[in-house]
Amino acid sequence: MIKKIVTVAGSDSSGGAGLQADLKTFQEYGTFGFSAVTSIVTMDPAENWSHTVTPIAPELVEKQLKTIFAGGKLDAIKTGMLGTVDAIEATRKVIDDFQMDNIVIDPVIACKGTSELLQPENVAAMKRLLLPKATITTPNLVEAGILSELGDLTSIEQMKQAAKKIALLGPQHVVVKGGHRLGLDKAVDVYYDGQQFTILENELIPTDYNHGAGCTFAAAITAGLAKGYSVEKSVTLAKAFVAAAIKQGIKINPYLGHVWHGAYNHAENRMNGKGATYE
Ligand code: PXL
Repeated sequence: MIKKIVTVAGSDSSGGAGLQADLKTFQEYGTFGFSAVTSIVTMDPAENWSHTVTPIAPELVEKQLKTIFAGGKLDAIKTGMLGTVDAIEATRKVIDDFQMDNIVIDPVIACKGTSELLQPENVAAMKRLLLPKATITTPNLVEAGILSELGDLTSIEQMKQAAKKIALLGPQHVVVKGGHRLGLDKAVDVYYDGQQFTILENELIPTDYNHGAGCTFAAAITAGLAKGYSVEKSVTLAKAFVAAAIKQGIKINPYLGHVWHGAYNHAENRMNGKGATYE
């Protein structure tokens, strides 16, 4: 049976992050993706690509969830940008009503590690209603600093402390994404399983075309869990998946470049018109 996954997330109209990243990644994992859109993010080329985030009416988020869960429990759920407190409540309700497991909370508070906060009014509700249910949460450095209330995190030791504090909010596992931002000669993430820390190191990939990396990483973990892999295996595989996606990043426009979600599987070679019929 094909595994079914829902993402409750914002729409990144530019196609790299948000629910677009999630659905593309779910497909790459051979899983079936559903989406409940909570916000629409648009960018203005005339204003130096400045972002506008428009939340969706909460009733519409509820209606989408009703549609998605019409067939019963799904194999996994991921949350990204959450839109409104009402949408967070509706998300918690389906988690409870359908006794969902494999719950990945990507606490989208800060975009691309900048300190500009997105929908900060949602943080308290996310902490109260979603993090306690999480199989795993995947904050970046800024988000981990906010959720742990430790502020700026500038070392692996501080990332570990933050992961421990975030685990006290309820998630069973925490990955703090340091990536290249720690300024070390490796991209470093800290994984905490509630007892032990694992430092996940990757080579630094010299590119600016990495928009969507965070969403793609969390989506890949979600798909791994839906397929029945352990949390640790899901995280390790997601690292490899996103590293390939960053390596093959694509310049999308004068303002930014995106990860290529199909890189790990060389998806650009599919449907090449050379035969391979479906039987
Ligand atoms: O990467 C954070 C993020 C999450 N969700 C949506 C986004 C972004 C950043 O652009 O647009 C919808």
